[in-house]
This record gives sequence, structure tokens and C-alpha cells, in this order.
Amino acid sequence: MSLPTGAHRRYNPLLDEWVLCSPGRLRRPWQGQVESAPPESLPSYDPACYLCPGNTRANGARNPAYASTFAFDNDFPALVPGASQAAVEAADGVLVARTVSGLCRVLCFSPRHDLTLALMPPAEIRLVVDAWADESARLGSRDDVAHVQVFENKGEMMGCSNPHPHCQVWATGHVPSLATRRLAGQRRHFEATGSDLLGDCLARELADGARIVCANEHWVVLVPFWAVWPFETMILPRRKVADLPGLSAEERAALADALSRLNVRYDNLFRTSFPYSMGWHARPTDGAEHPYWRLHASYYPPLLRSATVRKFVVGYELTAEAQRDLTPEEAAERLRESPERHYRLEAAPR
Ligand code: H2U
Repeated sequence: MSLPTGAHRRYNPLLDEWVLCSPGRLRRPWQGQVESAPPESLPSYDPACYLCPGNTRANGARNPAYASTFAFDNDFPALVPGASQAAVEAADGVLVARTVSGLCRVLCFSPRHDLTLALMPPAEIRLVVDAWADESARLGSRDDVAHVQVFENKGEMMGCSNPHPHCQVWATGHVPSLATRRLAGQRRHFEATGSDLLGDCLARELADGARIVCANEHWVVLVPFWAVWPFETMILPRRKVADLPGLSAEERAALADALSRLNVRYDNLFRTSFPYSMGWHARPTDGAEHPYWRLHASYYPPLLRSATVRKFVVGYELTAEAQRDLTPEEAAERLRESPERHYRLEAAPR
């Protein structure tokens, strides 16, 4: 497909929205805010960390001396299970409020305080993949859970409260807003064409190649055609699988490889521990089949020009439409060219 070289809009069929793409605008000068770079090295154990093995958490509970992954109920959950509260719906024809219920979990990736997925070997990342799948299966099988969201905030810039490698899992009795839009987008395409939207996108991306970052036998990492964040990526399974528990042993091992390669490329891009929010988009567990749903993950990193200059979602973007300067094709090329050997391990023997 030959794309316009000047300003244009791209359609996101998953969320039914447009993004304004303004190639070349990155040439403008920047005299705005400069962030501080994260510390280059952390201790492998921090006695003051709430998530390190053997330490006491903020509510007084003690973590076990865990040796790989460790999951626990969030001590400050955003939602609590439904049985503990009365359901209330308030609506006056315009304003609506509804009681919601859910469960919140925290999952530590490693006992090591100083690691990130970019610095962990694929064999250890594989244990994280298994933990994501186990948490999703256990929470998703509950009658009072309609949707499970696995997400990771990494870096102070993304509001992460603790550098110890961890993610969160929120299970809710309702399907949240963005998942509802992803559902509608995939269903619309399925009803119109009989095939799955992300499978059709993947076929086009593999044929074109311009937005592919890296790939292996089971997974493809690409910059979405409609990406909003400068270095936003999506991880897609080659097989149409709806959720993390549905992944085979080989797919899980291959996912660990893909995650490692993507995270190393991210860190190498600006030679910094790359901040991001990421999340898995799995089929809702509301009991419906949703045959058009394909599992996918999104990475939303805020950095734009360097380790210390970020993109701000403000101005036109808050008031009119998402906008990007760097094209998705340029971003994919930069990530493709980014080495797969972590810059902090350059001196280490191979
Ligand atoms: P974030 O870094 O993404 O905020 O996740 C950390 C979570 O860990 C956060 O939701 C929880 C916070 O409530 N937490 C505990 O449950 N216990 C603690 O002792 C510290 C942090």
C-alpha cells in the first residue's frame, strides 16, 4: 500500500478511532520539559522494598523467600469482590453510577530487585508467562469475573511505584470500556468479512514488512499501522488463540523469546531502562464465545526523542484527536535496527 507522504489520518479498526500522522514534524526544536533518567544500577536486594523476598509489605504481611515469581492480593485494591458490598445503580437519565466488584493481584517477576524483563533470560521470562496464564485462568474461571486485565507499569515516568520487577492483574465483574471497544471492533470486522481482524492485519503486515520489529515461529512484534505512541508496539500470536491460558508450551517459550528481544531493543534504543505501560488483551471471561477475538499485547512507551524527552498527550490530542510525528514505519525501522544484545551486558562474555 503506498501511503501519503504528507499529513494524513490513519484508522484504528480495533478502537474505531483515527490518529493524525504528521511526518517530519520531529524536526521542530524542543525547549520543554526534560525528565531525569532512571538510575543505571540498583541493588539485587533492597531491605526497604515492599516486594523483595522476605520483606514486610506496607500492610504488615511478610513476603515468602520466593525464588522465581510471586503473586499476592494487592494490599490496596482498586476493587473488592462483590459479596462484600451491596449492588447499587444510580441513574437519573443522564448521570449514571454503578457498583462494581473485582480482585486485584500483584505479580513479582523475579526475586531480584535489579532486574527487568529486558535483563532477565528467556527461561526466567517463561515463568512470568506461565504466571500470567495461571492468574488469568484462576481469576477468569470465577463466576463473578467477566474480564481479566494483566498490565505492567514500568518506570517512574509511567507512575510505577517501585522498581522491583512486577505487574498487576485486575479482574472485574464487568467488561471495561477499552475491552468493550476492542470487542466491538473485532466483532464488526468478523460480521463484515467472516475472518478475524487481527489475523487479517497480521497477514498484511507480514506481506508488507515495513512495520515488523521482530518475529519468531509463533509470535510477531510490530508497530501498529494506527500506533499513537512514538514507539508503541503490538505482540500478536501467529495462531488465533484467545487468551494466555490457551497458549501451548512452545508458544509460551517463543513468547518469552519475543518479550526478551523486544524489551532489549527498547532499552538499547536510548540506552536507558525503557519506561512503558503494557497490557494483555484477552477475550473477556463473561461466558460468551467471542470467536473473533485474538489475544494481543500492547506496549505504550512515552519516550519520543531520547531517554529524557517524552511525548505529552496534551493540546490537540486531548481536545481533538491523537497525533504522532514519527511515522510507524520510521519507529519500526529504528526498533529493528536496535541491537538484540543489551547494552549493559555488552562487556559480559557471550
Ligand atoms: P505499581 O507500581 O504499578 O503501582 O504497582 C504496585 C502495586 O503494589 C500497587 O497497586 C501494591 C500497590 O497497591 N502494593 C501492595 O499491595 N503492597 C505493598 O506493600 C506495596 C505496594
